[in-house]
Amino acid sequence: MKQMQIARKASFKWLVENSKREQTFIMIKPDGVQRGLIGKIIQRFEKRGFKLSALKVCQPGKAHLEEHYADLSKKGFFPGLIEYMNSGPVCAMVWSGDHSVTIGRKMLGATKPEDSAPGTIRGDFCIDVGRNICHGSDSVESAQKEIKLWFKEGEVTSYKHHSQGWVYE
Ligand code: DAT
Ligand code: MG
Repeated sequence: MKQMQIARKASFKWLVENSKREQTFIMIKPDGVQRGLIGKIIQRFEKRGFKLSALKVCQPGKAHLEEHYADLSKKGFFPGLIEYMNSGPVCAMVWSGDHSVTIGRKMLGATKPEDSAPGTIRGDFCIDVGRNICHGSDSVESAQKEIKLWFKEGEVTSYKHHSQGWVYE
């Protein structure tokens, strides 16, 4: 009985710990999908220690993409950006882990590939800002908004990763 209580307490503890981890929305854009970079990009996030919580390949259409990039709607490059984003399927993902938003942005590299450091995804795989391969949330608030926009309730999983105890203190 006591052992069961201890086990229940322990499982509650990891559930709480798990739900507290930050989440970020990472999307491989149509050029990344076509160029066969899905696996390479996923591998970088896995190797860093992040946990894949949701993934889908989809082409949700212009209106959805306009909503995703709504804060850029006044920019001159907006129509071209939407056309590019709608030109093929994207790979939408939720990655979980402490500081996943900040670390995710660093792993992506600067928006303009000429400013992206070698070793970053953009710094290693692209040249043109209009074909910069991947998207990553820029704040915890936008991550929450984007995850809600791209995934339905229940599509984002919650599970204990087997190496959690080796990634976190
Ligand atoms: P990021 O994707 O790094 O968050 P952002 O949100 O400012 O950058 O812009 C969204 C995307 O729009 C970006 O990944 C590529 C495109 N973009 C940004 N600035 C651009 C520019 N000056 N010319 C063409 N496309 C641009
Ligand atoms: Mg952005």
